Parts: sequence; C-alpha cells; structure tokens
Amino acid sequence: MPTALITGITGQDGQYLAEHLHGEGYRVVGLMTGQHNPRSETVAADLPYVELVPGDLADLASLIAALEYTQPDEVYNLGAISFVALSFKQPELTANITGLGVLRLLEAIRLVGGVDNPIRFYQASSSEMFGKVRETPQNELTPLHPRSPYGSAKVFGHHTTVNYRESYGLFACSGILFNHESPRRGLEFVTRKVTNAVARIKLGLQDEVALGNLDAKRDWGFAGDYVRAMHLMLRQPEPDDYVIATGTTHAVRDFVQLAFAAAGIDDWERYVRIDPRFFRPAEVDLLVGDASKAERVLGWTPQMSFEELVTSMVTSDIEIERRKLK
Ligand code: G4F
Repeated sequence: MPTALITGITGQDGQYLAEHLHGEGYRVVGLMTGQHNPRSETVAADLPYVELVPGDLADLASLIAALEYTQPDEVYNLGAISFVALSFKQPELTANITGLGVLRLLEAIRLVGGVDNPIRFYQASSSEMFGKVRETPQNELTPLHPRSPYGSAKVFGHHTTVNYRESYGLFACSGILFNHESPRRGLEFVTRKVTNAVARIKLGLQDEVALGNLDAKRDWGFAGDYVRAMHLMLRQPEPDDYVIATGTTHAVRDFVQLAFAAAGIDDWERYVRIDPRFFRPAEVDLLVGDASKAERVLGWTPQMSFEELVTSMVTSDIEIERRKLK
C-alpha cells in the first residue's frame, strides 16, 4: 500500500486529496500543527481513515520526525497561509510558512530520503505568482510578477522546488494551480463568502453582503478536479511543473450575479455593498490559465463547468443554513 503524507490536511484541497488517494488505495497521513488542534476532531469525523502525525512547517526537526515515522512514498505540500488578504497583514508569518516552509520540507525530504531518494514531492504553487500578468493566458513559461506577500512567498517555494529537483535530483513537481473552489472552501475567500451570503439572504437571515473589487477576473475551477492533477503529476516518469486551470475567466461581479441567480434572486445589486476594507494594497486584475501541457502530458481536463460550480456551492450553502435553523 503506497503512503502519502499531506500538509494542509484540514484545508479544502487536503480533504479532497485525502479522499482521492484513499480511493486509490493509499495509506493517507496528515501533518497536524499545534497542541490538541481542534481541527483534528473534524478530520477524524470527516476523514476517519486519515492518520494524523504532529508537525509544523515552521519547525524542521518536526518535519524530519514526521517523515521518519510516516515513511511516505509521496509528500503533498498543501499547507500555507493561503489567504492573500491576510498575507498583507502578516507578511512575515506568510513568508515563513508559505515560503520557507517549502524549503524546510524539501530539506527534510533530502535528509531523510538518502541516496536515490524515493520520496516524490508535490508543491502547491499558485497562479498568484503571475500577479501583474505579462501575457494572457498564463502558462508554465510566463514570467512571474507577484503582487502580494503571499505571491512572493509562493514564488520562493516554486523556485526552491525547481532548485531541489535540479540540484539533488529529487522527484519534485510544482502544480501552478489557478483558483479552485467547492462547497468546502473557507468562508474568507470571495466565492464561498458570496455563496454563504446568498444562502443567508435567501433564507432571510442576512440583509446584504459587503465586498471589495468586483472587477478582478479569475479562472475558477472545481477543487475536486484539481487534486486529481496533483496525483497525476507524481505518477509520471519524470518530475515537471504544470499549470492547472480551466482556460476561462470571469469577473467577481459575474460570480456574484450567477450565485444570486442560482438562488432565484435577479436584482443582486440591491444586496451588495462595496466596502473599501476588502480592497487590497495591490490587486491581481486578470488570471486565465493555459493548461494544455497538463492535458497533453497528464491527460487531465477539468470536468465541472463554472455554472455547475457556482450552483453546487449555492445549493450546498442553502442546505447548511437550513439545517442550522432546525
Ligand atoms: O477569493 P480570493 O480571496 O482569492 P485570491 O486572492 O484570488 O487567492 C486564491 O487563489 C489563489 C490562486 O490564484 C491561491 F493561491 C490563493 O491561496 C487563494 O486560494 O479573492 C479573489 C478576488 C480578488 O481579486 C479579491 O480582491 O476577489 C476579490 N474580492 C472582492 N471582494 C474579494 C472580496 N476577495 C475576498 N476574499 N473577499 C471580498 O470581500
């Protein structure tokens, strides 16, 4: 039975990846930060087959111990401070976890794996690295121009992954994933913030939603589709980097309009208030990815459309809010 170690096990992607790998016959181990982390109970309830091991991306010794204990065939680094807005408020923490955390994990793999290192490594790189985009659509060769402490930290993690592959021959891959959402998305991200608010407005529990920049454009896909690509990357004969995206882009405004429409509300502008607090010091205006390499080499294509994604999130949030009322 192959073993996979996942950092960021409590996040949206960690959960979908754990389910996917478990379905593929893997032993799945999740790295869990902190002393009696309350999230460990959520993982035990939702993903009972996942074994938890203590460790922190800020602590090299704990990563070495986790690898020695787990003896993984594959390591997926999904752990990060992943909220761009927070990274402006806590840039040093973001650089430490999202950036240096990658270096620590690669160092731990290098030290534990020994000669002919058998451990395969996946780094969750991000389309935020393209930032102020130099070309459209963005592909694996597009120059990077990050616009946030989060984006800068991801660039460091990305280059470090490539560097460990080239310097030490590690089987290290970077997936440059564009935005990917689901009903499991955290409430701080714009998509889930909107679908949760739509559900609450529909049920008469909330009057309005305060948002920032509605003009930013994102290439939004379904997280469940994107974790399949992570696994496929580590199953190739050679390590490489891949853009994972749908190839279509929509403004935040389009997402909002469609989410309200999915709940049967057409006059969405009545319920949206623009609040300067949700604007960022620097914005990423347009993201749209070219995933043709992933399609050609990995045989990967996204399965869920933008419309299906929005509708599934709204439907799920209405159900969640209804259940709370009972
Ligand atoms: O949902 P967001 O916070 O996601 P963002 O910043 O694009 O980052 C996400 O995708 C990246 C991949 O490109 C990941 F690497 C990263 O970890 C994360 O998953 O914001 C999307 C857009 C932004 O332009 C933001 O300014 O929505 C705009 N926005 C407008 N009003 C808002 C809001 N974003 C949030 N979170 N909240 C608002 O009220």
